Amino acid sequence: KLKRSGPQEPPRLPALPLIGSLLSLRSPHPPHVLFKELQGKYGQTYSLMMGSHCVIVVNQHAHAKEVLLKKGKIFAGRPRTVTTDVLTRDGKDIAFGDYSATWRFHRKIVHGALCMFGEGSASIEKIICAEAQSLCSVLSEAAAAELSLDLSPELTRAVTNVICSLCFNSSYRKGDPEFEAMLRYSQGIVDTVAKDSLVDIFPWLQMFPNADLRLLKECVSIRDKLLQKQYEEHKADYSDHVQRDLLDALLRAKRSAENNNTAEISAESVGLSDDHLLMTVGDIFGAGVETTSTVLKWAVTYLIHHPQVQRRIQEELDSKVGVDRSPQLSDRGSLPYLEATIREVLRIRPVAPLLIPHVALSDSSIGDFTVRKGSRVIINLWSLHHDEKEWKNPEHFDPGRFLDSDGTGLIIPSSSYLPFGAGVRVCLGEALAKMELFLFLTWILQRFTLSVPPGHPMPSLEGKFGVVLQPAKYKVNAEPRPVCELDISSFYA
Ligand code: HEM
Ligand code: PLO
Repeated sequence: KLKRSGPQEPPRLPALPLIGSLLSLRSPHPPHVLFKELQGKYGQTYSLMMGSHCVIVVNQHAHAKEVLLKKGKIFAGRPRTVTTDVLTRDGKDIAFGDYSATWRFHRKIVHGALCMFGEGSASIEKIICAEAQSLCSVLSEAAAAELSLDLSPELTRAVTNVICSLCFNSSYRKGDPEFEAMLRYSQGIVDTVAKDSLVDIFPWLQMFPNADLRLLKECVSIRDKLLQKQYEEHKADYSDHVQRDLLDALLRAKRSAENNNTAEISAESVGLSDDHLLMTVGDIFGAGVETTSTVLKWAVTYLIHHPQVQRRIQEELDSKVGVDRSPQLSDRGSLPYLEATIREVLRIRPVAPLLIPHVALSDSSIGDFTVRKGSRVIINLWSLHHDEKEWKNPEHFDPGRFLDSDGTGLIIPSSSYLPFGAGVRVCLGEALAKMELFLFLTWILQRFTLSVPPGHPMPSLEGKFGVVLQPAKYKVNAEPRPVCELDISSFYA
């Protein structure tokens, strides 16, 4: 019998000096799919070299939970890369910033500010419902004119306005040129940032002209101007007595640290510099826009592919909410099939299929494998959510997986499910995102049936990989549902 020879390194992909394992990573598939396939050859947890960095790839839930939960603090670091440094002024934000007292402090302020609007409170629900209403009237107008439309900008504007209210107490009207500019720069950032493009693998390539890096820098500078403008306006109107939004909450923390200006706790030393404040709101704004709108687009895409799922949600809505009033958050408990559908969308097309890379802050281990301090750890959520041992026919879209045998109670059938991550770095926006998904989808489906225009092909289910996994563009027909009084009144009003 083989004797265990004590701790061992994870299996490693072949690597060359300088370029590391790059040659083994050439593939027509996006990285999450390739990393899932490589399990066949190297096992569920293996390592590879990106340039001179050791990267460990985890494809199974037991190891993922060890990294995120059991050893969460050890693996709470973030790598610095050329592109994220450009976006976040060298990691002065939450998502891409390394583990530190400053990082912890900012998470706490944001958490507090989001709770202020949080679940129980009526105001966030009102904000989301107002946007849902305006989204539905755009759909009504298109339907009346017999036009099909790309839902993407409309969904994005609705979601953007919610996060704009929370961050800046402001919103965008349809056709606002600043909103159009925001859409463009944000797409440019999504297309270029944190992509393991050559610049991130070889830091020294940043000296060479690089089209991606140039685009990223242009987009970031447009974003920074918009953030700066909000910041100046908020500083000018600031009052200790009213807290209108997240930016006010951050300013208040900064003022109070400045008033306490003893040598140890200056605003600068706890990380409340102007740069830190701007990067933190920039993160929440960016995450608030790109994640939720992406999930809504995937949900619409899958509903179009599965009209019977759409019909069953509408039947549930008709019987539990009816047509005389609009859905509200308190309906959440009585619409299990819709909730199961949202869970299934988050499983089959996770927004962040590789999460954000983690870094080991000290020597440690994952399962029986040793991990050296400084190693990067990629949790392949795609593998967890498509694990054949955990999910029957994982590429099949089936909300029923998340319901018990009666079809009425919600369950999580496998522990191989972490759409928002877990532990120290768990998503900060989970509660907000779930409220938005619920309200936007119920408002739309109560009033409309979605399909592709006659003669058009079904939309692609293949995502475009980037810092978020996005569906392709396509046109949708939103047909008003026959007996829906609400729609008619809002349209002829
Ligand atoms: C981090 C998922 C919406 C703010 C993350 C992570 C995931 C995730 C997987 C990475 C966890 C890790 O690296 O271990 C999602 C999904 C969303 C969503 C599926 C929508 C359905 C939001 C929203 C906000 C937000 C609306 C803002 C209010 C953040 C922040 C982080 C994060 C700030 C970084 C946390 C840190 O590194 O400490 N999210 N998210 N997310 N999310 Fe979300
Ligand atoms: C999206 C484009 C924005 O212009 C900037 C931005 C900020 C925060 C990022 C977000 C982008 C993409 C999704 C991220 C989020 C932080 C947490 C979230 C990475 C790049 C996820 C899903 O992890």
